[in-house]
Amino acid sequence: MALTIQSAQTIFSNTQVPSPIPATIALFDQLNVDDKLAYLWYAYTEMGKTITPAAPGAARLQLAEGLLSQIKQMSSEEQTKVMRDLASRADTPISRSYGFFSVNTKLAFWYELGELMKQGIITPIPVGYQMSPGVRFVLEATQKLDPGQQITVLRNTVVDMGFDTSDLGPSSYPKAATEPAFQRTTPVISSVKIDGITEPAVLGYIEAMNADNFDAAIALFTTDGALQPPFQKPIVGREAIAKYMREEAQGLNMMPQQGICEVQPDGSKQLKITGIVQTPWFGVTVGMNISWRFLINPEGKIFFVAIDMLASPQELMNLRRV
Ligand code: 45D
Repeated sequence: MALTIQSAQTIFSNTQVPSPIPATIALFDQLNVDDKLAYLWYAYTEMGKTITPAAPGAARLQLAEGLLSQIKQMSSEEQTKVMRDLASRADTPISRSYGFFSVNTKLAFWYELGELMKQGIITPIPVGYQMSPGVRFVLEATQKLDPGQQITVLRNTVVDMGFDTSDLGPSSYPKAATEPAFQRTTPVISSVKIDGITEPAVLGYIEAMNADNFDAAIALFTTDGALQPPFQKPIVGREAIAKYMREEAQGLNMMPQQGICEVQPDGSKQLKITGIVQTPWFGVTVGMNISWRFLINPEGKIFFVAIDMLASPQELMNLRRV
């Protein structure tokens, strides 16, 4: 029987626990636009007491520089309008340009605005704003999340801002030919050991990803293979996966800890591995508890891998079917 992405998506589904991240984002989505901006400001500054993102490199900031310098020259009312437009996904020139940014450029853009807010150059929340009970409620829900989940909520809200450009053609906004690289701050983890796992494709995948060697990682996939990032649809085909990795998987530290492997009658293998991933934005200060669910075809190639955020650290041990 041929492997299908649809059936691959369901492997180990009965070992999964729903993540509180989408539930928190759903609460955020219900807020009005000023409440959204206020929530982000309070969540970010509260989080900043314990963890702060690393400053984006000059090359990455350069990509956002055009918008940032326009915004810096505006009156504070105009600045507030820009932020409202971004948060409500309005169709304006700035909100469109932002919509074409890559994920990491979007984060760099807000990082810089956050710095300007701390310096008092930009007003973080509309003048006269009063915190609503709704904002307080979402902030309390956010505080219950672990740091890895908190930064994922922030990341995903930032990604969803700006005009939705997915149906538009390519951007007229100048784009870098290649996504700027993240400088690795910790030594590359070269020898991969995962309790319970000897599958070469999986060990090779982790090793390649930890060296940002995406060509080597891609070569381990079948040509029709797919990668499903957390809370997203599968990305199908080597070319699409390679593009995604170059944009969003740079500088990650992947530390898988343990896994199980189940051989199927057709010779394919289903593996679930749990472990910790660190993003270059926060380095070693934030560990994200995740799982990889791999479907390896009988020839030893990766047909499918899903990356899922775990609901709790206990879930790291939760490999068996219940
Ligand atoms: O609106 O095997 C202000 C894949 C207020 C690849 C603000 C992976 C106003 C394959 C404060 C200014 C990638 C899938 C806003 C593995 C306002 C693979 C600013 C997984 C917005 C393992 C807010 C990788 C700011 C994973 C500046 C799981 C917020 C990666 C900044 C996860 C937030 C990475 C930042 C994550 C968040 C990164 C920098 C969750 C970064 C999060």
